[in-house]
Amino acid sequence: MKKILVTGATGQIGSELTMALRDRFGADNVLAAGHGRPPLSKLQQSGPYCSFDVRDASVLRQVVEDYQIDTIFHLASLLSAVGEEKPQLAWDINMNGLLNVLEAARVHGCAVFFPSSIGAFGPGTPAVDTPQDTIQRPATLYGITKVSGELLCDYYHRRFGVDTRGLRYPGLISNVALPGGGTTDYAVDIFYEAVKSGHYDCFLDADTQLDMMYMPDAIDAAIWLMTADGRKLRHRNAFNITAMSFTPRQLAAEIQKHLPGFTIGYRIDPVRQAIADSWPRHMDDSAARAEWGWRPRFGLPKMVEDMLEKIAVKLGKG
Ligand code: AKB
Repeated sequence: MKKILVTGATGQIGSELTMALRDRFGADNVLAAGHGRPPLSKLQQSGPYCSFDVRDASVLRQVVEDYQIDTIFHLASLLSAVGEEKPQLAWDINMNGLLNVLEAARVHGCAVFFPSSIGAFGPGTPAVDTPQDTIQRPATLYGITKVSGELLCDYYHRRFGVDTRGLRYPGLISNVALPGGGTTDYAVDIFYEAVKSGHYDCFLDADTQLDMMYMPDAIDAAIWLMTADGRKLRHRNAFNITAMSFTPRQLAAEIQKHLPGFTIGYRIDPVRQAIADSWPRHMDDSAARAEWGWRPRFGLPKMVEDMLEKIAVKLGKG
């Protein structure tokens, strides 16, 4: 990894991954590409930044050529809930964007990181200890693009030798950039409301259990996988990874240990509830542990402590 392009660099993962890559590989060697959402000033000022739509294949190819890119972290994508509102747009961005990235990678010899998701599973998948290799029949358009993306990445590896690697991320909890339009967003929103007003109305039911991960682990995992010895990877697209698994009720109880006055209510959104109900409760990530040594640093108590501290500072309540 000498010259890196991050698409979707202004999003929830991209804002932090870009900075971590700049720290590790040199600020000038990491080109951040956004579109739509304005970049945080730190991201824009700390290294090269450009704006383009990943659906524009010729601009993408030109950028890869001009910057002599050898690795692409392709994060630009619509999330699950917004994907149900705009299914045609989600297909267009998620699939045509990925195809353009894979084509640019094939022509210019780049490696590609692809973020898949627990959304790649569906109601027919075993929900507990979800195996690495199992039934993938998702019920959402987002999930369909994630399964298709996994298959397309594997195809480009097998057929054209492109070094494609991916992770099936669980819900991601972060304090730099907000997520936008996901089903697991409650696990971020709750912290802002806990600090701001002491109360949160959750759009998922109290006992909806889902896999989750704190952003520092998600960032480490992406870099870890992309720097792993490719000869040891039996799977490529994409590895199950998880760090914790909890319900809104359990998350609220952990927050109450720090903020005893915090209260939670439930105003269920049927669309997001149906999506969550179709996803695994807890994935088996033993393939990632065995093939490239994956292990998370943050469990629920440590994540909650760190999130509350960071959000309080961010909101001027620290
Ligand atoms: C979403 O909720 O859509 C994402 C995901 C789990 O892929 N956070």
